[in-house]
Amino acid sequence: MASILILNGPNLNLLGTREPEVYGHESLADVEALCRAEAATHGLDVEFAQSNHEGALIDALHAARGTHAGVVFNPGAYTHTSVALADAVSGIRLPVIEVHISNVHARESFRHHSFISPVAKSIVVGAGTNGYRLGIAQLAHLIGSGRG
Ligand code: CA2
Repeated sequence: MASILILNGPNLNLLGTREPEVYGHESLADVEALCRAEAATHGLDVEFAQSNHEGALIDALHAARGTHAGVVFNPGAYTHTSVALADAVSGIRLPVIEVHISNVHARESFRHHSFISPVAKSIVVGAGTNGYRLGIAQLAHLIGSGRG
């Protein structure tokens, strides 16, 4: 069974604890459960990870080479700051779907620019946690998984 990596950046471990008007009420554990359920419908296995550290996220992207068929990536605030993460996304040569729970374009102007978007295969923004489902479905479509 093909496997995909769902990777989450800084502060996403706080999901469901604060700012429900922006990020909803679901916890990161809830997001993991919905990702596993969605991936199963496409015949895909899931590794689910979160880190608050830029280098750890880069290491996780590198490790996905050879072990995973693609990545659904919510880089959190590093989206707007990190050339290093953009280089990692572009360097691993795997399809990467960038996901943001909130509509970053309807928020502060510093959230309007993404270093990741130019190197992502697809982008899902402002669909709430359903964005992870959409990202997985798109990844399944791109990698041609059995039931995608
Ligand atoms: O909308 C998204 O998914 C973001 O990637 C979330 C990041 C933010 O910096 C990006 O601009 C957009 C922030 C994640 C922090 O999540 C929290 C959740 C609950 C309480 C506090 C932070």
